[in-house]
Amino acid sequence: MKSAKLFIFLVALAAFSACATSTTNTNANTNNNANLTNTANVNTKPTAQNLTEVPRPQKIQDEMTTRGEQDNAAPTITVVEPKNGATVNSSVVKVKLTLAGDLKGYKPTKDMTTGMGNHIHVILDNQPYEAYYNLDQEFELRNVSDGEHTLRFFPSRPWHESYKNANAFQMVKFTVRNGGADTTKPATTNANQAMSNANTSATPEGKDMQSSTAGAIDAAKPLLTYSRPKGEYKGADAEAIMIDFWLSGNQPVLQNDDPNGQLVAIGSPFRVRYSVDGGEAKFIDKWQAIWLSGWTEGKHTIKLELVDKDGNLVDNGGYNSTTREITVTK
Ligand SMILES: [Cu+2]
Repeated sequence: MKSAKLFIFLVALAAFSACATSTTNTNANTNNNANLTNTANVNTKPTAQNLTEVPRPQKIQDEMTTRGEQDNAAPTITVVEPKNGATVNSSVVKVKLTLAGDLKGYKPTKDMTTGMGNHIHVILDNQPYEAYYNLDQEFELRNVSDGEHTLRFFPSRPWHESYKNANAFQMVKFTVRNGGADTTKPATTNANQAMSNANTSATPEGKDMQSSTAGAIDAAKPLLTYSRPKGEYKGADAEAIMIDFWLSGNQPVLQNDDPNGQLVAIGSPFRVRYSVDGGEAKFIDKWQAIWLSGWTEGKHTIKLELVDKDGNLVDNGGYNSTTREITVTK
């Protein structure tokens, strides 16, 4: 390794000396140097990642069996607070939800032994979601900056796969006025501390929400809500990583007529496109979670977009193209 570095240094020095007399060639030689360095580094990088779509992991299939009818439930959410269009004169925004519909035993709750359980995904603006486990306990967002915001909610399973039935998803817009938030710090939830403490390998959660505001979101327009993946994946949880999202909007093509919401074709004119680490774009043509295996250790980015039949982004306040970073630890 030492001799390799020395070699690169000498080559770089030689290249630099060679071009020192010619200013026009400086850029070209700088690039050459960069190439040499990159070539030397190839061996130290992880092997190229080759992701393949795999079936729902057996561990989850087993859990579904244990859960009985729950996965055929059609939970619906009503947002009691904040009301759509509300103005909140505080940086603390209280959230109150009620759950109804055909629940078949579905109840958000955290098992204190495993740290897992059914929960609601709560998304401020277009930040990574926060988990809301117990609807009987208060949930609040703190340090929310002045301005317009959105909150999105939908029920989720212990392994973070969302329910996709009609009215499972809700979105409200609200405005914070003179809230006095510290804009140098992210918004948090009152449950954040507890969630971080319970952040075992079995419940890969994310980090603090960043300071953010809503874009010009129109709930009636096609809207893609990024849900998973997020956070850190370790060991067995990193073997197959789930991509999951919500589709909403008034267009018939995006409506979900399947009571179980698992196998709804997205179809023309909209498609969901994803790419990992800026690589090849792939399409998800049914509205359902997919699992990908073959992840290499380290940080990865996942970009999820709603596009039209020509592959152009369908804009909706900037929410229809979301890139998240995850960390994979073997
Ligand atoms: Cu979740």
